[in-house]
Amino acid sequence: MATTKKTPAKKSATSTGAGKATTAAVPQPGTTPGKSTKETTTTKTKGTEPASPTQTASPQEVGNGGELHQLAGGDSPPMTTAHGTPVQDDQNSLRAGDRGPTLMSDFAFREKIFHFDHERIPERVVHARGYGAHGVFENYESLSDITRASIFAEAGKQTETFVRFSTVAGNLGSFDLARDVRGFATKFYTDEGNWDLVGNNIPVFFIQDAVKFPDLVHSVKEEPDRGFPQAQSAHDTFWDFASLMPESTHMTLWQMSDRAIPRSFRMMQGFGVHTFRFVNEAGESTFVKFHWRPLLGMQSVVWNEAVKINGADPDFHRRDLFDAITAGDFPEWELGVQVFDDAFADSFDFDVLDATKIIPEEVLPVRPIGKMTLNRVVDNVFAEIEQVAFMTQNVPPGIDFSNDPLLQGRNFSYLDTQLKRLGSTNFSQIPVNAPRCPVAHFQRDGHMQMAPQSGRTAYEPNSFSGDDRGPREAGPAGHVPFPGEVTGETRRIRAESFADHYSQARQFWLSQTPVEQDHIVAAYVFELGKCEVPAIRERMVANLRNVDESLATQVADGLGMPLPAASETTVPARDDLEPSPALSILANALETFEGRKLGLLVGDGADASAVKRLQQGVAKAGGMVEVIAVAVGGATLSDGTLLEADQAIAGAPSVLYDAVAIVAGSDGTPLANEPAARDFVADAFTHYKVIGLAGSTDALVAAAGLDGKLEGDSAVLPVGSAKDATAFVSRLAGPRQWERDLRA
Ligand code: HDE
Repeated sequence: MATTKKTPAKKSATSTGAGKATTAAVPQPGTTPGKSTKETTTTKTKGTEPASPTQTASPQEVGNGGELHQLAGGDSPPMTTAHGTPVQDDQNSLRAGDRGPTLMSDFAFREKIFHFDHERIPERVVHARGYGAHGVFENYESLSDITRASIFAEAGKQTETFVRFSTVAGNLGSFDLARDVRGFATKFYTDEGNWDLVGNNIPVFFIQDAVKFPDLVHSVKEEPDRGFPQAQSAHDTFWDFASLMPESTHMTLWQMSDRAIPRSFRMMQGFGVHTFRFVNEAGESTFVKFHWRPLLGMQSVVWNEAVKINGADPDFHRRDLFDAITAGDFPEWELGVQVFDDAFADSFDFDVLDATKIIPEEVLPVRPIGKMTLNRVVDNVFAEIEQVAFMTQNVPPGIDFSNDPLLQGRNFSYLDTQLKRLGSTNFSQIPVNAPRCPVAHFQRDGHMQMAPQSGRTAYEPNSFSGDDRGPREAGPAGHVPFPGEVTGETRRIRAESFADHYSQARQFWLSQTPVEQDHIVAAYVFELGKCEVPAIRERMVANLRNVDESLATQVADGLGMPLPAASETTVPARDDLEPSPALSILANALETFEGRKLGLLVGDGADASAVKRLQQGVAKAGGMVEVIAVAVGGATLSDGTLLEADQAIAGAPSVLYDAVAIVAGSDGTPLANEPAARDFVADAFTHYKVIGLAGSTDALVAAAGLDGKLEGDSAVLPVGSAKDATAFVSRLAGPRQWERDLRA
């Protein structure tokens, strides 16, 4: 790879013969670029000191930046048991006689197997599959006029973060390119406690009330009587539920759009979804919605590509994030806010407490307030990514909840679920969860208590700690809930202001480019086509008629069914909402190849300077090049040098790259004879990718079934000369060749 440094291979341990009781020679730990527990923490605690409660008899100092209980890995000799006893032999259990039974007195063996038997913890009930990294958030300017949150107190203030991206429906071992919503959960280790912004890459949600969440999730997960399909919404139960819950229609439009098949975590937006509150020092509140914007721009793959990526590299997204960070190519997102008051909320056409609605950016612009950079991969996936516990209720002073019924329900669920997953109320002491500010309370004991809880008292007020007998709370310096007024009867009811389920769905549809609309239609057709029960398809298309006639007609046509009557609506859909261009990915695409990857297929005899020019040009444009050859050993170039390959063609289909170039030698037959090379070109063409060609590629192009199709295609370019290479690299920054005609 041109710009990606490779992780140094770890030395392997000397293996020992089965019979001889020798201790394995233990290698030194390998180091991975961008990885270190010893890196200084990025939190700057300058500025406001935490409004720490009056010191108690025994403050728990558990927030120490992740150093707590840092056990040496098994790589540091000598190997010991978990209790520190040096282990004599880890290759052979203790036997009575050479061929006799294993003895119970072998405590080292028993401990090893005991621990192994208990390695797994329950996976998350949703968002099980995820990947994360550490980073830092830097605030642009003081927001103290609208929030007293210390993280936003001054320009330039930095706060350490941890982010976990995830798919929702699939299990832990599922694939990355599922058509699904992506989680985008951020933990800010602020100096007044952790703030968890647990968002998604889509700004709306399927349901309006948390009480429906288990139903939604049960409908999308594997069907209980058969255990499949996993990581997919394309089955009867999901669409049964969606079709019976018109409030989910808007979200399904987003879910069927390219947002659900992102190219990279690094190229996704993120949203807090709910309306939250900012509260300032004077106790005044404004409403706020949070947005993350990727500085690499938004980008998605196409569905046929996603399906193939899942086979070629089920870890595509996690590998992409790991590779980028370890190469020093740190992804960045800008945090933005939409801030508004009660008067705006009242004047807005929809209820700001309804999580199935957005406030279009054209109506209320997003104000950028800071930037997050992910700059460190984890040291251990289980310890950090699996054990990180996000909770919507983690808010520092200055940030508060609104009455969004979904958010209110989440505030219960996230604490509850951590106990199930992590097994102890003390999960806040796990380094990735531990606040980086002082922690002081009288919560005691519990499973896996790690904090040094000293002192005679565990209650307050108490008089054992000097004159200050308590109370010890922070008072007004603490998290003061916004004193909103609550009136009305206690009833199970959905407010009338939540009744319009279609108007914004229509607005989203009309805000998409024609290419994106085609993708949405194709996605509905694909997904509903997987439903075995015709009535479900019919009900869903009947709902879509309330969104847009042309959408419903195209989906019905695609399914080969007559157009059903529109379903009844409580409130007729409005057709006066202006399209919001900000909702389109393609209309907002950046002209860049930065952070993207070129697959460079090289044949024996390929022009050495052409290859070199491409590598240099792409690197200069901020992209990466992966060299692919028939064999991973590489290809011999025209100047006789051996170019080592990163991948053999059999393991490197073009779906893994944003664009491809093929530089063949004077004899094109070896490449043309490789079935994987033929697919490489054919798929790149089908997926609208930019293709560069040099050397004798005619045989390969013909073998790929593309004879005559590449002429006149402005995204199929020669790359042989220096001028060609420059033109090719500049074309890489542009969009895919959407106008390419894929018909035979
Ligand atoms: Fe979650 N959600 N959720 N969710 N959610 C969980 O918490 C829940 C919702 C989101 O990487 C669970 O620790 C309820 C909206 C993310 O660790 C659980 C409701 C949004 C993650 C839970 C929602 C999200 C979760 C499962 C309906 C976008 C992954 C494991 C009211 C704003 C966090 C866990 C990570 C995870 C409950 C709806 C985002 C069970 C009850 C809306 C990104 O607590």
